[in-house]
Amino acid sequence: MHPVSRSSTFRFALMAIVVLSLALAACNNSGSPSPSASAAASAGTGDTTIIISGSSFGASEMSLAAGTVIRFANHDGFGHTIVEGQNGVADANARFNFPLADGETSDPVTLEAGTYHVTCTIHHSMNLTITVS
Ligand SMILES: [Cu+2]
Repeated sequence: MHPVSRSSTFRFALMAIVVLSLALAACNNSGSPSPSASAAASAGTGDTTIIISGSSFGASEMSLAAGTVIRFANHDGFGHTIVEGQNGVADANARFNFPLADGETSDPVTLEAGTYHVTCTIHHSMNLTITVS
């Protein structure tokens, strides 16, 4: 009798731990973008892929050299839009504005000198400023 009840208590404790860690993981995923996610891109010419994860571009600001080719890769489990604009609103003369499904990588965008504000029209808190010089 004793070993059985002890083992079921142990099993219950294990279950509680599993459920608790799942709840914590879900909490982390639905929260605001992780502050530890810093520069997803490196400066310089060439190709740079900006990873979208946790409804974040991985950084709020980036500096890249003119002529750099960037692509956006969606690693979230849902769709985004990649739009030149701010706070979910496209600029009147947006140089790019396209949907990006889960798992998709965008066509290349070649950066010209200047400032690019990038947002998502679905998730208005997604904002990235790319300074190109
Ligand atoms: Cu989005």
